[in-house]
Amino acid sequence: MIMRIIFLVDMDYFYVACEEIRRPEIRGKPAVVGSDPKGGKGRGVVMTCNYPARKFGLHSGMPISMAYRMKPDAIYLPVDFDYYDAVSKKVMDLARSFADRFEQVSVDEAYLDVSKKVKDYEGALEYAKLIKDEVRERIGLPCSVGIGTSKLIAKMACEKAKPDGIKLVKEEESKGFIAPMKIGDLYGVGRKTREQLEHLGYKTVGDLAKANPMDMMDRFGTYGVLLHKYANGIDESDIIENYTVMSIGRELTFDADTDRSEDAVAAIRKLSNEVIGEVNKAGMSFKTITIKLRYSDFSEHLKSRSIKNSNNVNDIINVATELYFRNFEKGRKLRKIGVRVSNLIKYRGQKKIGEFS
Ligand code: DCP
Ligand code: MG
Ligand code: MG
Repeated sequence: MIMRIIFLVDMDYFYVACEEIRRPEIRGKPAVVGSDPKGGKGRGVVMTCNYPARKFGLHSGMPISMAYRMKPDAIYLPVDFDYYDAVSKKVMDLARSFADRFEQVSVDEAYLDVSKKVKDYEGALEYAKLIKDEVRERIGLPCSVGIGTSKLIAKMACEKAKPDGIKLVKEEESKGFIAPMKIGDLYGVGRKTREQLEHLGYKTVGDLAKANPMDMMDRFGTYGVLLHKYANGIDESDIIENYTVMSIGRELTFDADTDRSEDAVAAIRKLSNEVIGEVNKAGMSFKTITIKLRYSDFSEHLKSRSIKNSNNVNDIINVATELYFRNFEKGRKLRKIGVRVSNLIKYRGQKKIGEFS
């Protein structure tokens, strides 16, 4: 069987769920992690909130002052990134152990290629249940699993699985599954593209599926052709293994949040040089380069690319810089940037003890 089985595992209401581990008393009550609401005068946003709070209309990215007006008696908690990162690492290490191939895409979600681990769809459902149970038992967190035969469908299925669920979409159901969805819900469509597509009359994913790919090419270039493929449920992209057990990375928090590409590029150079120093010290070469962009609202994106094995700092700088320019969202400011290499292998013969002296 050549068909792939891909899982997208995404943690439910992640930051607040982390808080619930160490403060069980807030469980089941509306709770928010974000800026200080200061009695309704606070600036900044809701980073996330649990499902009891979502019932009152609260959601990620909403101004904290608005959340406070809607639900003043919710529990408002400050952000503790170091703690969430530590929990995230535990989750990712556990999830990785269930996958043939593993790609972390953000602090709380990852793709797992489990094609060799399960025989059929029924096996996939059982395996997803096992992963959910293990994550809950060992770490104390709920998560949702989308299952499909591509990353695209796994990701879109996970949205439907939430919260605390599993959604499987078979290969032959893929196109029909996404067709009725709003165009803005298609993977890869951001706010600006959504507006443009809606203006052109593509309201649903199914509308776009029927478009002429040449028109899409004319209007949006290869990105348009890709979206047209997505709309038809087609995504052949592979899982890019990143942040594997062996990885070396460095991060830098800017003195002041910045939207200047010069600052980002300078930071990438500095971090890449630090990373290559570590890579060389370990006598390793790498295949995958990942950048992490953390914005001033604290949302975070990881982007990776794999190349031929390398131990050249210019490969890190070039790939990281390109990933930055391709993915940085204009109009936003960066708080932090990270560069990491993974898929490391030893390229110098392992030294024997004694050779060191
Ligand atoms: N996050 C953020 N700002 C946003 C969106 C998210 O800071 N605008 C942070 C807080 C989230 C975490 O990233 O807990 C993960 O993002 P998700 O989009 O996966 O959202 P949640 O895990 O909070 O909720 P869901 O259950 O919908 O996945
Ligand atoms: Mg989540
Ligand atoms: Mg997520």
